[in-house]
Amino acid sequence: MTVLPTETGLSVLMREGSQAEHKDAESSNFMSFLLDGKVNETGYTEYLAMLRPIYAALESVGAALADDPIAGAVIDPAIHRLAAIDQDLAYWSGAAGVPAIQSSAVDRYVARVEASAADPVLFVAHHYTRYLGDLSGGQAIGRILARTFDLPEGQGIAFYQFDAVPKPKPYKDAYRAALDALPLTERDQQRVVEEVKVVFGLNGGLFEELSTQLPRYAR
Ligand code: VER
Repeated sequence: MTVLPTETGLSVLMREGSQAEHKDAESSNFMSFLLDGKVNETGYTEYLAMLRPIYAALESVGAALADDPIAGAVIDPAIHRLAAIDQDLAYWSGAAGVPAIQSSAVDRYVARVEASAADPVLFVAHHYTRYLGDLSGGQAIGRILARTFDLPEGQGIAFYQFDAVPKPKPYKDAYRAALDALPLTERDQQRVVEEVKVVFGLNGGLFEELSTQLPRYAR
């Protein structure tokens, strides 16, 4: 099979191919309310508790695929988030303990991540959508949380703080260069872009569930 150099790099295809989905995620009720400082501690804690099994899946599949010639090009344990999520959950849930989450949106998302273990090309889409998002818009979300809840220095927002990445820009540039260097057929590139859209949809599913709880989360 010949692999032709494409006009447009995969990183650009992924970003441009998911612009509409990104807009939808950003404008979900839950996210809009969170960014406006209108979600209380319970809401943010439950959001984190939903993310936990998703990152647990991303990071266990990531460990299994670390040496895969394709997925291994983006996998980097130094940016893994599970420990940070646990640290934040301990801060936010305090004495009440981490809330038990029953969520079909989480179950669907986890199942899709786990399925990508058998198709490493698709895992690239899962990895990109969460980690590059956390290194992009996530940085602003962390600052907004710190302001909204008047958090003591550094507390509760470990999720947005990447000790191994002092400056997101060069890291993201290197990440995009790694995507662009992947030896993928055009068909596989398309499959990655399609999976990015699916992953945005799965995140949208979380926000929909969270949005139904906004009355309880009102701040
Ligand atoms: Fe986004 N994001 N985002 N984002 N994002 C940027 C890049 C980016 C932003 C802002 C920004 C999500 O939500 C938000 C994602 C993925 C995701 C900026 C750059 C805001 C303000 C919000 C929410 C309110 C969500 C939910 C996701 C996915 C789960 C990716 C993958 C990228 C990198 C794009 C690229 O290729 O450079 C300012």
